[in-house]
Amino acid sequence: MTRTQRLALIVAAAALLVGGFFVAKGSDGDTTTTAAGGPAATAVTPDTTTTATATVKTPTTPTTPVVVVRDGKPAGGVKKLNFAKGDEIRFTVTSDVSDEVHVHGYDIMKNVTAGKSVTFAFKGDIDGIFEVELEGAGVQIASLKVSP
Ligand SMILES: [Cu+2]
Repeated sequence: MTRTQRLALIVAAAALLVGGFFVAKGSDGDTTTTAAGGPAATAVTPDTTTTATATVKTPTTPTTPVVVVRDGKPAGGVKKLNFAKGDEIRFTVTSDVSDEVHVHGYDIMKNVTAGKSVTFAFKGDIDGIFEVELEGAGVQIASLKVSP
């Protein structure tokens, strides 16, 4: 190995170290770039990578499931609602008939007016499978499953 080759290797290794440092620093990269001064050209590449990785993050938008009651019956059949114990149980019932919505097990009742919606939100501290019923009509509209 010649002297020049050895020097080139050292430079390459140094560049790798600097690059790794910038990746590890993440969002602080900008300030560090100015401070480092020298290998600015090498620093640019890992910086772009960091930005790209940050953009990939999938946003977790929690959607509230909706139980639609049409002609006094659950549209598309009894709606399955799945939650884990400790979760906040949240769902909406949209109904074209006025009735009382009863969540068995938790024994929570809420009135719904024809053409309107009612939203339930409570802590899922009891595990099991529970019926959600239009109390007056005696019709099951959803099956609430809370996994232990
Ligand atoms: Cu009931």
